[in-house]
Amino acid sequence: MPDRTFLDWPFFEQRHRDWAQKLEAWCAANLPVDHGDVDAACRDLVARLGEAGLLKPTALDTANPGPLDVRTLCITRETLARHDGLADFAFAMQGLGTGAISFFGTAEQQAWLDRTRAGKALSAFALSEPRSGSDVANMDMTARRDGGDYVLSGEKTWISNGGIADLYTVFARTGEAPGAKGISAFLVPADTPGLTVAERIEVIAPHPLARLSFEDVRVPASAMIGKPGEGFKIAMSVLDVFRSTVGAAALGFARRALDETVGRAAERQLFGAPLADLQMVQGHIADMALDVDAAALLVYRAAWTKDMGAPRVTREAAMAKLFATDKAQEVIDKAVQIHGGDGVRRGHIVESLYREIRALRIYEGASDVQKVVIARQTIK
Ligand code: COS
Repeated sequence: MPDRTFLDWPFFEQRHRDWAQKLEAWCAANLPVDHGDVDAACRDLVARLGEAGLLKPTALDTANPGPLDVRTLCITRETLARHDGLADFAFAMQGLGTGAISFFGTAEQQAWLDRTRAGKALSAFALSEPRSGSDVANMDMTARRDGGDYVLSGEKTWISNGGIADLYTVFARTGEAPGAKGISAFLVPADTPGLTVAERIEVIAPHPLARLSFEDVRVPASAMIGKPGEGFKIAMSVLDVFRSTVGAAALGFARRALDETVGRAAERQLFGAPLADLQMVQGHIADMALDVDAAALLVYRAAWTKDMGAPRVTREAAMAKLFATDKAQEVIDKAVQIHGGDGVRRGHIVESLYREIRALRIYEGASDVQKVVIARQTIK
C-alpha cells in the first residue's frame, strides 16, 4: 500500500484528498494498459480519462474560469505515474499542449479547451528544434506575416503526441527583436496544410514522439496566442506551471519503486532470513524513503506556492523538477539492484520504471538547465 500520509500535509485541502481517492480507484480499475501500440493506447487513455472527468484539471474551465490548480495536477501525475507511465504521459500532454491557450488564449482559441478537457481532442507543445532544445531563444523556425495571415516554416522535434495530436501550440520567430523577444506563439490545428510528420522517434520508454515539418503552414493572424514577441515568456510561464508536475511524475515512479522494493525485501529470503533483515538493504530503503519524502516536499511546495497566487515560481519549480527527477533515478536504480536479475528482466515493473524515469531528467528543461535557473534566481 503506497504511503498516502503526505496528503495530510498542510499543502492540501479536503478536495485534494477526495480527488486522490477517486483517481486511485479509477487507476486500480483501469491501469496499466497494454503499451504494444502507443498511439492507440494514448488515444484510448485520453478518451477514457476524459470520460471519467479526470482531464478537467489540465486546462481552463471556460464556464468557470480560474487558475489551474497545480496541486491537483501534481497529485494526478504522481498517482498515474505510480500505476502506468503512459497514462501519466497522456494526462500531462493535455495540460502542456494547451497551457498557453489556458493562460493567454482568446475566447475563440479557448473553445478548444472544452474538447481537450473532455478527452475529445489531443494537444501538443512544439517548442524544441533540431538546433535549439535548451537554448529556446535561439530557435530557427519563422512565422512571416503575409496580409491577414502568418506563414510558418521550419522544423520542430522531440514533440510528444507528434502525429496523434489534434492541435499544436507552436513557437516561431516573428522577428520583433533578436533572441528571446522576437518569438511568438501560435495555435496550429493538426490538419493545417503543410504540417507533416517528418519522422517518428523511438525512445527507451516508448510514447508518441515525432519530428514535425512546417512547409509554408498558413494560419490566420487570429491563431497567434498572446501578443507578437511574447512567445518566449509564454513558453517559460507554461513551463513554470508544468515543470513541478514533471517532478510529481518522477515522484510517482519513485514511490512505486520504493513500494516494490519493500515488498521484495520482506518476501525474498537470503542467508536464512528476509532481505529486509540485512542492514545493507535497510540502508538503501532508508535512503529511498528519504529521497521520496524530500522530493514530495519540494514538488508540493512549488505547487502550493503557485496555487497561493505567486506570479512566478521559476525557482521553486526548477528545484522541484531537478531534485525529484534526479532522486527518482537513484531510487529506481536501488530498486533494480535489490531486485537482482528481475530488476532488468524485460516486462518487470522495476525494469520499466528504470526506462521510464530517464527522459524526465532531459525534457521540459534538462537537469543542467534547472541548475542554471536556480543559480540565476539565487544570485539575483
Ligand atoms: N516566466 C516569465 N518570464 C520569464 C521566465 C519565466 N519563467 N523566464 C524568463 N523569462 C523572461 C525573462 O524575465 C526575460 O525577460 P526580460 O528581459 O523582460 O526580463 C526573458 O524571458 C528572457 O529570459 P532569459 O534572459 O533568462 O533567457 P535565456 O535565453 O537566457 O534562457 C533558459 C533561459 C535557459 C532558462 C531557458 O531558455 C530555458 O528554460 N530553457 C529550457 C527550455 C526547455 O525547457 N526546453 C524543453 C522544451 S519542452 S519539452
